[in-house]
Amino acid sequence: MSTETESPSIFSRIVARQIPATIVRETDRVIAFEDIAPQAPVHVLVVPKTEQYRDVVELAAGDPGLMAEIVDTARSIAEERADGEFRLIFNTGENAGQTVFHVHAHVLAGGLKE
Ligand code: DGP
Repeated sequence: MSTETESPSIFSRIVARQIPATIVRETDRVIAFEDIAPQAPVHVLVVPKTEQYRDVVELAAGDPGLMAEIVDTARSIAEERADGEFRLIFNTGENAGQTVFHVHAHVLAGGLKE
């Protein structure tokens, strides 16, 4: 998959309503929307509205409160859309599958048991 390093990022363009997305949560600092290529019955991306942090390492060091808001948003979505249990994935680095360098959490829930 190609990598996306341009600015504004594709997620900033979703925040600005320049490209469409199915938005499921929005606060002053965080937006959550359906992943374009879902890997589970619930697959939502939770994203800080600003693109200053490229990955979760930078986010956790730079703004732990924003990190906590992302985790709590994931909890809330999983409670509303599934049984409250969820996977929270931050791909970190190109070799780990990160393609968009605007930090985002993948929330996967619902029917994960094989
Ligand atoms: P990652 O590989 O962790 O960087 O995840 C990037 C995710 O972003 C990937 O699961 C697909 C999703 N994605 C990429 N472009 C768009 C888009 O334009 N809209 C939406 N909703 N999701 C996108």
